[in-house]
Amino acid sequence: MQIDYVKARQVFDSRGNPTIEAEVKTGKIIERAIVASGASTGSNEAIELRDKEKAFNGKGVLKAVENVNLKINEKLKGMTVTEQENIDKTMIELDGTENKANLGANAVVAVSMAVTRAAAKTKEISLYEYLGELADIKKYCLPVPQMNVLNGGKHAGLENDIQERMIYPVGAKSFSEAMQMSVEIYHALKKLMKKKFGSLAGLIGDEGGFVPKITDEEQKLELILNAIEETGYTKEVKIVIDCASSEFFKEGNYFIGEKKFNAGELTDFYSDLISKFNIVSIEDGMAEQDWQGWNILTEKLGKKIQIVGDDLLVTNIKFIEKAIKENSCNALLLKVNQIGSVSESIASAKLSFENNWNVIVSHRSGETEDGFIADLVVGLGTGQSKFGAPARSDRNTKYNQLLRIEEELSEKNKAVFGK
Ligand code: 2PG
Ligand code: MG
Repeated sequence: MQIDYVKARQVFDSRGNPTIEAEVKTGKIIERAIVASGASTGSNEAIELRDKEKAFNGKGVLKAVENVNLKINEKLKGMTVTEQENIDKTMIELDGTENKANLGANAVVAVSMAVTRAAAKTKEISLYEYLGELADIKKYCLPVPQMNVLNGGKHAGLENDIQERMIYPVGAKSFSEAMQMSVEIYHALKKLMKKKFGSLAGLIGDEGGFVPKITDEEQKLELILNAIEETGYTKEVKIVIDCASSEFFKEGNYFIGEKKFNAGELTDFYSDLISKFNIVSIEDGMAEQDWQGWNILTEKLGKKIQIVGDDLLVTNIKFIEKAIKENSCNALLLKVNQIGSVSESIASAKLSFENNWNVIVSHRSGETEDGFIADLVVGLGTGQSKFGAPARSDRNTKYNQLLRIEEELSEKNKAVFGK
């Protein structure tokens, strides 16, 4: 099946910022995809092209839209829709830069995802099945969700703050049971927040979690533990954090609340939190430029817990290879728009698997109604997702899609949960 056309339009994300939706037509099939957008972005991420003009405070994406409608359409028209790698390669070559600065990674990735959807449709299989085929994995599995129930840092208008505190129901027996546990904890936490801090404490940050107006990290984690206890899931549910520490790294030191740390001291601080709060995974514990700090962290805690690279790796095999060689971390946070195409995202996941790393498929803080990453996490069979709190439809669209997939796989007796 050949591509008749690709085109794009400007739409809006969960923060009310412009983003790009691409549309691909092949025969009678028309499929679309919308791109998410980060706030605490890694400096090596592929470039999100913004208009930088008066409209939308410079955040318009009409230039990226035009790149799809003219340049990309011109090249892709007539190509076979199932040739994902070839299509992605064609766009990468057309762009001609290392970081998709010419066409915009937002333009390229929107088309790339819409092409994947259209191809799955032509083959009359589910998107996750097709993604599994593309990755040559075919070991579908529903993820254990990491859910960000206490938002912080840039997602909550705070400085010198750990960004995400997540519940992680490893002891659930199925994805739907994991959802039930997480949703019950989320509501127990909401009740607790309101009781402690008043009715405004039920308001939420960008990823759907609550935002306690306290600076002490232990007190924040205590709130989550209390909510877990309240629901009776203490044995089943662990805690995971994303520090997004590049945001509080200044001139060689880390600043959390009133405290200042060097990399060694910060590692000791994390070590203490791990033992007190049942933390099993830490993302971006060190800043993206502090490779030495990452070595200290992984050396000391890497055997005990999962050490996840996000800003450090930006889903780019160049940085993943370096991190593997230097033992900088032991897991990849995979974000499709960080690298800018479906094929490159799959390559990053595969390189990680080959090196016995874990992979967590992740949303962005600025999300949309597009549920592509729900199918991606099942297709790649990574066993872990990070899609935010179970609230607001920009997050729940992913969870609801996972519930549908769970049902579909259950009917075939193929619903594997976790790794
Ligand atoms: C992160 C992400 C998603 P952002 O740091 O992992 O939670 O945040 O999309 O703002 O980069
Ligand atoms: Mg992160």
